[in-house]
Amino acid sequence: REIAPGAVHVPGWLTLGEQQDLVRACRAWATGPVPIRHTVLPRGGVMSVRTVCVGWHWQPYRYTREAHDVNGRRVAEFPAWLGDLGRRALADAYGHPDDGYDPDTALVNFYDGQAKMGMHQDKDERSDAPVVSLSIGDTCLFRFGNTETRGKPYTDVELASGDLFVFGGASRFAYHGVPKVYPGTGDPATGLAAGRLNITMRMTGLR
Ligand code: MD5
Ligand code: FE
Repeated sequence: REIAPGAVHVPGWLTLGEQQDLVRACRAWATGPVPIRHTVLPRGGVMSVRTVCVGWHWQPYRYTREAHDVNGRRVAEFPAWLGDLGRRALADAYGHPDDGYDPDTALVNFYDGQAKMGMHQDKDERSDAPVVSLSIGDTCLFRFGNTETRGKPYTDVELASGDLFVFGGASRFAYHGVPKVYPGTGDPATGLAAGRLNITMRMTGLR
């Protein structure tokens, strides 16, 4: 389950009930003050994934409270229950509690059958605290790389519904991406009829 130092995969961590609760919460955020949308990159590219942010709004390549690139509104508050879930995730993945882990933002990514995410590093946070990733719905191919280059060496892992992945320590700033999703592999009982949902919790280091 330890893919690399600090990178821990825990298959099937979320119960079906927790997945259903998260799908409901994500649906509310997706239709909240700042609706889910395809992020437009500074050079004009459009991400195939759709994203809604909670706590802080990520727009390449910074965090703000208001979504200047969507409608200027302030994003939804980061709920305390989500921070509790993040601390429990970290404790289960690493085998010890970390009461100082206090995520203040979540990025919710929705992948349809064609969506992908290219190899990138997450380095817009001013904190090296771990990222907690939760997957719901269709299985995807997740590519976990290295800290030096977008290319090899990398490790391919399938992320399925309910899986937890924690990226901390030496893995926090590794390149990673999602080359494909496998349509039709999710269980509609989660509440997600199609596609893949990924929720990442982070500490921005901002206030
Ligand atoms: C996803 N999301 O499945 C992925 C999984 C993103 C993103 O990449 O930035 O929204 S989260 C994977 C991740 C996050 C932070 C660090 C590392 C991986 N890592 O060091 O490998 O939608
Ligand atoms: Fe990322």
